[in-house]
Amino acid sequence: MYEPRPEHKFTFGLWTVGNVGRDPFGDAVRERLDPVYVVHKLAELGVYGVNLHDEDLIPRGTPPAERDRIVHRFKKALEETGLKVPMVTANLFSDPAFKDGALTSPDPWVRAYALRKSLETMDLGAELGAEIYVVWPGREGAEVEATGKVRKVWGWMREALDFMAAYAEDQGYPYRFALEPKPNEPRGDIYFATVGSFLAFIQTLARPERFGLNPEFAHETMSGLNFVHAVAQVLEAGKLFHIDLNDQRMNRFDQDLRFGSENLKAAFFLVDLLEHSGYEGPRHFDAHALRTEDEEGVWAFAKGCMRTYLILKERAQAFREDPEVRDLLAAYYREDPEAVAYLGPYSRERAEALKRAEFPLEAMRKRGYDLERLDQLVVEYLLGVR
Ligand code: 3MF
Ligand code: MG
Ligand code: MG
Ligand code: MG
Repeated sequence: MYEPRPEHKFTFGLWTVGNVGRDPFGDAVRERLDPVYVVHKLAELGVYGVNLHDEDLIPRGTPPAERDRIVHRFKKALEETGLKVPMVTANLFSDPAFKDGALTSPDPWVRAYALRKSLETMDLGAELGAEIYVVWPGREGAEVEATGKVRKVWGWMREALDFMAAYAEDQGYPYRFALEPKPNEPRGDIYFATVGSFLAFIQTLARPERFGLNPEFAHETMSGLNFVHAVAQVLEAGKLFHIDLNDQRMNRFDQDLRFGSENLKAAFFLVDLLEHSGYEGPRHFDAHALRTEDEEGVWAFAKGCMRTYLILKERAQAFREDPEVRDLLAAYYREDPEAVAYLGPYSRERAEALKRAEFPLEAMRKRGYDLERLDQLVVEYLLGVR
């Protein structure tokens, strides 16, 4: 039980289990792991796929012949293990050239360089069979407002994303683009700060059907927003193309903690939401082992993410099937036909009936919703006593 299998669609990034534990104050604490070794280790753990930034596999500045050799060796590992590469993304944040933005840099050389890097990453992903292309605009932000750049970035970003989608179409690549919001870090503020911001922006693109979201648990949580609500809105819009699962304490630096390690209740409702949403994409863990860990700790971290997900899935299902929960929910959504008749699409008759309606105001005001009992049941399922 709780054994991860490929059909669970768990994925990790090369950069997640490969994270060397560097932080703004401290050096690396672990060795870089060979991507081929990572593929074999992940396959042993029952993982479905491995995702990557261009630079996770092919270090910046690698000559073409060496690049081809690396790709060949990596593809061989994928064939041997059956692991997929569902998603690729360009690293548009590490190169010092991107210090004031990549696709929204004020320097047109930098914008062009970032665009070319994106096209090359699409080529690489196509070779590896990827169908999801993530854009995380980590450097598309600012600390200084005086430049007035905030008026220009939307146009630059739109032009770049339209260019990328047209390139995919031209090459016959199947990519769906998943845009990943984050409020800040590494920039003081990032322009595309929240799920809602990107959802609205997509509607201004030339091919909106090619674009969706890659929401991340930690990113909404950093700004104190409710990640479960954000994902629900993305699902409702038909735009959940990918998801980054991890954990995070509110109002802190970006922590990328093991899934479920901090906000268990939110993780419980997130798994419940995903598992009943019809979402069939990867369950990607964008997190890393704590800096205190050696390689053994890295694999314990990876196993923990998946095991917690599967436990929460079982707990959420049991919660839903509990007769007491069912009774409470049936009472909560009282389907009183007399009241329901006043609601629905507009008609003149309905509006007139609504104006004549007699409301049971006294009862409405006195009603208790029994949510203390319902929520206590959640806690008891989480504590494992039910
Ligand atoms: C940063 C992130 C990124 C993105 C990645 C694209 C390095 O907080 O979440 O991880 O997820 O670049 O998937
Ligand atoms: Mg992140
Ligand atoms: Mg991060
Ligand atoms: Mg992420």
